[in-house]
Amino acid sequence: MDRSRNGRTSQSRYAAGARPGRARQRAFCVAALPDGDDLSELRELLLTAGVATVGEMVQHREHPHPNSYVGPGKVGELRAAIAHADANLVACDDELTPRQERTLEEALGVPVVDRTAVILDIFADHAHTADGKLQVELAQLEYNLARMRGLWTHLERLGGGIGTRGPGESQIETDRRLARDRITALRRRLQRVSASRQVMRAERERAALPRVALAGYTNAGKSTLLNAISGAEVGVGDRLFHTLDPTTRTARLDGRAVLITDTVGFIRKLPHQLVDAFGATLEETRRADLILHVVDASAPEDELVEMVRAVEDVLEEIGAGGVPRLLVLNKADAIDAERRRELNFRHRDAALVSALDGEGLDDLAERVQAEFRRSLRPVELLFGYDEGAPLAELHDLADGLEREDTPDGVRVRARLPETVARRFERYAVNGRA
Ligand SMILES: Nc1nc2c(ncn2[C@@H]2O[C@H](COP(=O)(O)OP(=O)(O)OP(=O)(O)O)[C@@H](O)[C@H]2O)c(=O)[nH]1
Ligand SMILES: [Mg+2]
Repeated sequence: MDRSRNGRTSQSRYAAGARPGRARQRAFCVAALPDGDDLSELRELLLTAGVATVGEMVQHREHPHPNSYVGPGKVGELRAAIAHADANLVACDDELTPRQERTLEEALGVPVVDRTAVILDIFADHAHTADGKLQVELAQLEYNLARMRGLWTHLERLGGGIGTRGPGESQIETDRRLARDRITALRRRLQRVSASRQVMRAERERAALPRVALAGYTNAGKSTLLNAISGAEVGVGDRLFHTLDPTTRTARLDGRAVLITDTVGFIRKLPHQLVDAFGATLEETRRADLILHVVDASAPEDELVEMVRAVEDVLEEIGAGGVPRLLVLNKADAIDAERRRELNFRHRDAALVSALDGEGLDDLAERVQAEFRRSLRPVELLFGYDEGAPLAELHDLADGLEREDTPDGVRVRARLPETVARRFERYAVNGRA
């Protein structure tokens, strides 16, 4: 039943998750794709959501059909295949328009869900903190609001004729108004969350440490890497979207301190409602001095390239496209010598590591520090005798530091990475550090 071709879909998870035959929800996967027939990611998403896959069908077409997602001619075939597989749910690999969803449900006689609904469901299940829950609820409401509109036009047609009020229409209008009120309230609360995050961030910025963000496809090993680098204990799981809340830790890399943040994973066709709702969370990535883009190197090359591209797209979308980036090929322990050579050849600038057994982590630490040293510039600063804390930090961050005690305070000449230098600007002797 499980046709997955790579290690990312593990048997153990299959055993722990839904099993065809026993599962309450048995999904039939459908995709309209220009080429290829890889539904393994949708299967994996469904599995994470506790749904077994009992069959699948791919139709090759340039664009999904506007009314029925797959072509109208394919719908009958699909109906028969669903009956044959004894599926009680259809899952489509794209976000459907309300109209596509309705058309398919009417024609197929079983509930139809789309990729976005599955991902939102997983997020809802994995959200544990108050912020995370708010963010997911907002994303779900926005998604549902669009569906209610679909329902409303549907009922309107049933009611028929000018001046005839559709059955239940006023109820739906009320529901929509309630949904909109709730969305406004959630947005306001999230703004407050974002404000309090800013306070925490301001505190960290006073610490002046270079900021590194871990970004990458879901299940790439970001949390494992953070734990390996910083000795933190962030939850790790072989399931999609394990981490939803950002965690920041101080780590010493190659002898120098940095702040390192782990955050939510990305995926192809990440629902825009989530990108929107997780804005405050993703801000940590946007404001980083360096992004470590972590990718699962045990995936086949074509899949790896696609995952890298998907992450780059999201980074662009959230306004982090301009942040310097270092590609980290993780799970080196899970690949053979030949694949290793291929990776070195194809991704020359990347760091090959294993967060699990520690391979390559020292080298990665050096690379990160080298990245910051690239922008070293000389500064001249003056610290009052009561400003011992920032001075101590400076010792930890600067290259070639020389100090001199003067009647006005401690005068320091040093070289600092550009991002750090900016945070010491207020101590500059000549206006600008
Ligand atoms: N073999 C191997 N497995 C790893 C390595 N790093 C992480 N993993 C496994 O990959 C799975 C996902 O790891 P996580 O650290 O939770 O991945 P993540 O990128 O934080 O995932 P999300 O939070 O879902 O975005 C877990 O089962 C880890 O044990 C590695 O270097 N080698
Ligand atoms: Mg994680």
